This record gives sequence, C-alpha cells and structure tokens, in this order.
Amino acid sequence: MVDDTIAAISTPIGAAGIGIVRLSGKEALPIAEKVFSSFKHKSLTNTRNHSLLYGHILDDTGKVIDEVLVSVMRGPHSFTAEDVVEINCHGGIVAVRKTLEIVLKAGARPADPGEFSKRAFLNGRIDLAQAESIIDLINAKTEKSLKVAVNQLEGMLSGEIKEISTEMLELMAHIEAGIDFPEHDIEEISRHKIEQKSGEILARIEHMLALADTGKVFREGLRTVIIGKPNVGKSSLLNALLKEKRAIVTDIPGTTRDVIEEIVSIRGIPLKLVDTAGIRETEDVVEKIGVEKTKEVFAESDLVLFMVDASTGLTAEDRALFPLVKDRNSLVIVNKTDVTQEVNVSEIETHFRGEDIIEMSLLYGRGLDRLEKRIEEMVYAGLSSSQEEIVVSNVRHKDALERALRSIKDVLSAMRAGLPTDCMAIDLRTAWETLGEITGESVSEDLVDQIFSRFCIGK
Ligand SMILES: Nc1nc2c(ncn2[C@@H]2O[C@H](COP(=O)(O)OP(=O)(O)OP(=O)(O)O)[C@@H](O)[C@H]2O)c(=O)[nH]1
Ligand SMILES: [Mg+2]
Repeated sequence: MVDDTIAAISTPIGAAGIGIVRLSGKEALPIAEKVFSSFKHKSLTNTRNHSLLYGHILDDTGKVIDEVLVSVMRGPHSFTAEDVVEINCHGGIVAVRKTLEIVLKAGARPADPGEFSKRAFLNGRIDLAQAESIIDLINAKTEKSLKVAVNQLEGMLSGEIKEISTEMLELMAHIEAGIDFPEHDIEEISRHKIEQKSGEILARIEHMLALADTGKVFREGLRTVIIGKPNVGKSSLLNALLKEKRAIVTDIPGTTRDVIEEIVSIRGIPLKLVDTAGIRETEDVVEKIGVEKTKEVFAESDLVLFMVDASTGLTAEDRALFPLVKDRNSLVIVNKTDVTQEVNVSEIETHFRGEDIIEMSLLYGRGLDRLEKRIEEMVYAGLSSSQEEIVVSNVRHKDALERALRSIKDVLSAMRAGLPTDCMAIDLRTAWETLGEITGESVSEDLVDQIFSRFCIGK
C-alpha cells in the first residue's frame, strides 16, 4: 500500500541553527546516496545503522548546496518502521528548501501532512491514539498538557483500552460457549458471571469518562470569558493573568470595543482567556457590535469570570447579569476593594456560593492567588491531579467511550430483562468494536485519512 519514498522538511520554515529534511521509505537510502557526498567517501547504503555521516549535498550539476550531517535509521527501528534518512542542513529557508528540491528530483515524493506518523501507524509502530497524541504534543501550551500527551504517546490510554477490550473478548467467548453448547447446563452460572463482568467493565469506562472533561481542558484549553459592566477592571485582569500589558486599560468606560483572546497558563492549566467589551446599553455602533460579540463568546465559554466594582457597589447592570451567570460555571470577582467595599457580599451569596466570590484589588495585585487556586480546584473538581491517571483528552475518544458505555448498559438491561444471552453477545461485540476505534483496530480508512490530515507536513 505504501511502498514509495516520501520526503518533507520536518522543522519550522525560518532562520534557525539547523533544518531537517526527512525521508522515509524503501528508497530512502539510495535516494539520499545520490545527492550526498561524504567527506570520508563513506557510502550511505553500507553504513552502520543509526550512524551519522558528514558531507555535502550536491545538486545534479555537482554544485555544493550545503554542508550537512546525515543520519541513517533503517526500518523497523525508526519512527515510521521504514528506512529513514534525516538530512541536517544549516537552517535558513534557502538551504533546506533547496535540499528538499534535490531529494524530490532524485526520486522522492513530497509527503502529505502527517504522512510520517500515518506510516508509523499503518506499519504498526504506534496505534491511532498514540499517533493522535503527537499532534497534542506539538500543540501543548502548558507542561501539564504536555504530560497528558506524553502519557498517551507512551501508551497509557491504549494500554487501558486494550485491557478492557480483552475483558470483553473473554466475556464474549464465555457467552458464545453458552450459545454453542446449549445442552451444557452452564446457562445459570453464566448469567451471574456476565452481569458481574459487565458491571466491572462499565465501572472502568465510567472512570475514564469521569476524567475526560479535565482531559479536554488540557488538550484544548478552558474557554474563559471575563464579563462585567464597563470600567470594572476586566482588561486589567487579563493583563494581570497574562503578566503582560496586552489590553488597553483606561479609566474611560467602554475602552475595550472588541474581544481580545489570549492563552494563559494558570498553574499548568491552559486558559483561552477572553476579555470583552463591557456590557451596557449603548448607542455607539462600534460598542454595540462589541457587546453583541461579548454575548456570543459568553454563550460558548466553559468558565465565566463575572466582575463587579466594589467602589460603586452593585448596580442595576450587575443585577441584570446575575440570572445569566449563575447557571454557568462561574466565579464572581469583586474588584477595586482598595477604594471602598460598597458591594454587599451577602446579596451575591443569594446567587453564588461563598467560595466562588473573590474579593480583589488588581491595582495592588490582591486576590489573584485565590482566583488561580479556585480555577485549579474547579478544573480538577475533586479528581486527583496525579500525573499517572489515564486522562482521556480527545473528543473522538470520549465519544467512542460513551458509545461503548451505552452498549454495555444494553448488555446489563438485556440481562435484567431475562433476554437470551445471544442478544447480549451482539451488544458486547458492538462495545468491543467501538473501543477498537480509539486504538485504530476497527476504524475506517476515511477516518484515518481525516485524522492524519490535521497534522502538519513533515510530521
Ligand atoms: N483603584 C483601583 N482601580 C482599578 C483596579 N482595577 C482596575 N482599575 C482601574 O479601573 C479602570 C478601568 O480598568 P479596565 O481594566 O480598563 O476596565 P474594563 O472593565 O476593561 O473597562 P472597559 O474595557 O471599558 O469595559 C482603569 O483606570 C484601571 O486602572 C483596582 O483594583 N483598583
Ligand atoms: Mg477593557
């Protein structure tokens, strides 16, 4: 299916110390040999595995393009499990591009996005969940996100999925034995055993799903929006969390007109933090659009930071927002407590829990710690923040787990309804196949293509 040789630039395009052109496939060594001349007249095809050769890349007229180091990794002991050659050029757009061009002329085909990783998957070097973790690894915004991705790449998630799949297979074998030998009187013991085993499988899947929302946060970031009436200090909060003067802060209400989005790391948790235009009735066209946008962002957020102003006390504008905010995952920030504290906290407490109301002074940096701590608590929501937990972070995986869970529940209800065991065998098989979608054992070619097309070229 894949017997041609692909090549791509695997490092970012731009000025850098080095840039790497990677080749993978049967002809990787002979193709590289054609364009490379070793200083010690060594041959690439005959060199020891996992060695580095030093020499020149030459174009077809024999002109020297760059001085390079070439590494040779023969399959199956390589990233793709095929023969891989990496040409370490001097960084800089021209040398790397030119080297790729020469390699392509010598017989390689330009790699599609994610094609190296796809080959690693198709050749059985890594499973689908592991391959997907590579994108997460590249995109990780915080150390904790990186850890989640690395654990997945190392196969922690796949290991758990495979264990559950094996349990299911054993159970299926058990049921099918009952079906195949009805004259054997194993029916009754079977039913008890099926119920017990299915219950165990159910619990394991539920446990994984319980961590999935946390996992998604590490992969995609927690969509957090700061809202409140004009001039309460929303932009000041964005700047404080970002530790940078990103948004314009003035004492003129209505300063922020557009939504401003930045990624910040709060104790290792990636937040997609959005500062918005203060919500108020306005005749100003630009501001009106800003307010509309604020409402849209608000609707799509995972966490709402609702700010009120301690120096003015609660106003009608604040009170109008209470009912909208209180049903959401939200924190109330009472800012400017350094001026005066006119806000009646017990009034807010009729809508929000005490631990979700945070008094602050952004002018003096007070209360930021409490805010960060509270956000951390909300994300972990009673779950252990242990790094060794298996964290499902990918929506595709979560969806498959949910479907598998439904099938297992069907097994249990069929059992309780006293249906024949062969009905259960069908649901169990569905659950087993659904889990296989996560690791890629039972997955369509289209889906595989779709997943890898989200990678960048050269990965
Ligand atoms: N005294 C005091 N002033 C503050 C505090 N936080 C912010 N301010 C001031 O309040 C004013 C408004 O702050 P911004 O951060 O621009 O407020 P905003 O909510 O983004 O305002 P809009 O963009 O107009 O909706 C600025 O002059 C800030 O310096 C605080 O804790 N104490
Ligand atoms: Mg602002």
